[in-house]
Amino acid sequence: MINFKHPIPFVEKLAPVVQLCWEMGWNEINGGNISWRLPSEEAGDMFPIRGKAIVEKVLLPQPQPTLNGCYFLVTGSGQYFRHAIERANDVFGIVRIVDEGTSYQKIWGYENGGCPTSEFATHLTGHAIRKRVSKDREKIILHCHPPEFIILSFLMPLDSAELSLALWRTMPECIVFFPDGIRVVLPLLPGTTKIADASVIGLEKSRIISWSHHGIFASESNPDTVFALVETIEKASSMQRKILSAGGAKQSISLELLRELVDATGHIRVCEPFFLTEAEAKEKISGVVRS
Ligand code: 2HA
Ligand code: ZN
Repeated sequence: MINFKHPIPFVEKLAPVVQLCWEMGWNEINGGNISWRLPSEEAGDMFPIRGKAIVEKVLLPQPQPTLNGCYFLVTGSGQYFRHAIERANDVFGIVRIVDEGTSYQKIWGYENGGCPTSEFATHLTGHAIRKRVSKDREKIILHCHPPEFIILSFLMPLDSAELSLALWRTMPECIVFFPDGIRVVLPLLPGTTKIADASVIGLEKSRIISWSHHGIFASESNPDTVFALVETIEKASSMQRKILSAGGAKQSISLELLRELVDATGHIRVCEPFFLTEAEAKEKISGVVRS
């Protein structure tokens, strides 16, 4: 990865990952956005609240009281991932959530007069849920447009269990890295409260959402792990798409083998894969043994 230097260590860490997302073909033009909840103490030391300075407050469409006082490093509205390294101070900004989670203040960045992504409210909703569900482990949300993953929403039923199982049965890593599965949200307009509301239901159960015919919305602990999660999903999607394009699988990883994988990896998995239990139960009832 690119050796990039920046006075703010969080920007120094995030910008090369954002650049890499563009190189992977996940973020064309101004597509996609990323937000990272920074460690409050370090960010607070770096950007102390000056008693008398008046910093403009911007009202959030939806208050997020559990994020009050949090600092976020967020890509700017209309900014290109392709410019992450070259124009880091335009592409990124840092904001602080204030007034019991009802507003934010710009602290740093967006040098050309920009503001956080139009998806910021959706990101904050995601952060609030995943912070609680993951017991503070997850801190970063990446939204991007990985092509193979999106193609599956044209080729497969828009069904969370079916998509999750298909990817789990394609590559052994999948059930270990995302046992929480992928929650499918039906096609809706980006940046609206409708898509945010639909995503809330999925985010209670999983850190990965498919916005059908549009992209992925994924939550993880840091820039490297969120990249790795999307990379794994995109690779499995690519294999699955090729399998479908070749006329469908003649065989795939069996439910039995998936169960063995699950039983052997309890110490590294984030949760139990409940779609698997459902699929096993269905198979038992129907008496069908698929390979
Ligand atoms: O342009 O990707 O979802 C940003 C987007 C909208
Ligand atoms: Zn998008």
